[in-house]
Amino acid sequence: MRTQVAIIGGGPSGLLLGQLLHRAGIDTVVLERRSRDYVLSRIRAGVLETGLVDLMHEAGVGARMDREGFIHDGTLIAKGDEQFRIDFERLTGRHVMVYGQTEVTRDLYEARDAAGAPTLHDCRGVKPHDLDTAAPFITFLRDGAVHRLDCDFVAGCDGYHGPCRQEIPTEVRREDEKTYPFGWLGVLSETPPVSDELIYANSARGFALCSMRNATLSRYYIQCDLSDSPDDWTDDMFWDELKRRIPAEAAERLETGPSIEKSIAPLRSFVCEPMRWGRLFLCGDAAHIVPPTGAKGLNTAASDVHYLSNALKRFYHDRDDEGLERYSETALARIWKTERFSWWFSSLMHRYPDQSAFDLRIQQAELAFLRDNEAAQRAMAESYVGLPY
Ligand code: RFL
Ligand code: PHB
Repeated sequence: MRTQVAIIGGGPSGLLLGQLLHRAGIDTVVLERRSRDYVLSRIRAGVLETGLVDLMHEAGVGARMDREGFIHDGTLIAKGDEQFRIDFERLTGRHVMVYGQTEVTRDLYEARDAAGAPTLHDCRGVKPHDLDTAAPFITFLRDGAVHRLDCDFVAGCDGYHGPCRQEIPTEVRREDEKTYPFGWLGVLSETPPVSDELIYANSARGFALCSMRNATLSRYYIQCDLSDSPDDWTDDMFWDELKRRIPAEAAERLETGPSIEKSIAPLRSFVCEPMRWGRLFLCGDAAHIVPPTGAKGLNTAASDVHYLSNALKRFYHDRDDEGLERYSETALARIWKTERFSWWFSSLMHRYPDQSAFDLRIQQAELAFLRDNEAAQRAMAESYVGLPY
């Protein structure tokens, strides 16, 4: 088997890259470890920057998102029973789109099928070879046989736990990481959202977030201990705790119901540099992780895909490899700014086990500054709606 760009990982990064390249006449094969149902059952991101919305259109998969997604012009920030609004539209002239990652992924799979581009699921032991030559290849196990895929380039879109990053020799690979001493317990429920806009709540009992997927499907999160397991939390316990962390008027309106998904995600900041090694290019969670406060993970993956797809188009169409040469540097410049924002917003909203009385006062002052200062709100809004590509 041979292709131009072999894509390891059939999550949103790999599929979006594949679709953009396909539209530019560049062949790809996507190798995915899991089944399609498994990939589509992962409940993750819900907020898309306009940069990602534009990429979905460029990939020819924007129609359902335009029909079913919700434009959000602002967000609410709560502290105890007080809340204030960050007005994205007034502060930046821009907005975000609420449309689930699951739907993004489904639309991309369908477009890929319609284009007849190959996606191989249930691939095991995926291993890239000869990445530092002009003729890399990948070996993998599928349906009981070993296969070989020859290619010009390998896109490592295999998420945080994937094997691609490890191919960059340790002498040239640098990894910076911060772990946070808490996680997010998330619940999806078939109930109408408590608010038209997201509520990010800083409470004395810990952070809470009210989000949504559509008019009848809500997504809620509460900060929890890293040692907690979803089974420790009955639905009633979850709703009681959420109500205590959000403003009383929202708690009174909150409609509860059975959870249809419940999971815990640890919070982490992580960046791997460089994002290119020979003919291997990393995209998305394979190279970097942000804590979910601020909804940047999928959006940062999308900006990588934007830079890499353009670089590959320049290479194949104009025989110009400058975009590929500069990919790592260009992508990382934006990633670090987004890492800063996600770290800052996480620090602002959570309770830390080792937070001193002084730290707490500083956090309260920072929240008051954001509430009262338009320049601070604009800085926050610019990052939330997405920094330019
Ligand atoms: P993914 O989605 O992890 O996909 C990687 C794919 O690679 C496959 N894979 C392999 N395939 C072949 N061989 C191997 N050896 C392989 N190993 C792995 C995996 O099966 C998988 O299909 O990475 P990708 O494509 O880079 O996409 C990144 C996003 O998924 C991620 O950044 C976001 O979900 C993060 N995130 C959010 N991002 C946002 O922009 N906005 C949000 O609102 C938001 N909310 C969230 C989030 C992540 C969360 N969790 C659970 C971590 C909320 C949560 C709770
Ligand atoms: C979500 O809806 O899953 C979501 C929204 C905003 C975030 C994180 C997650 O900051």
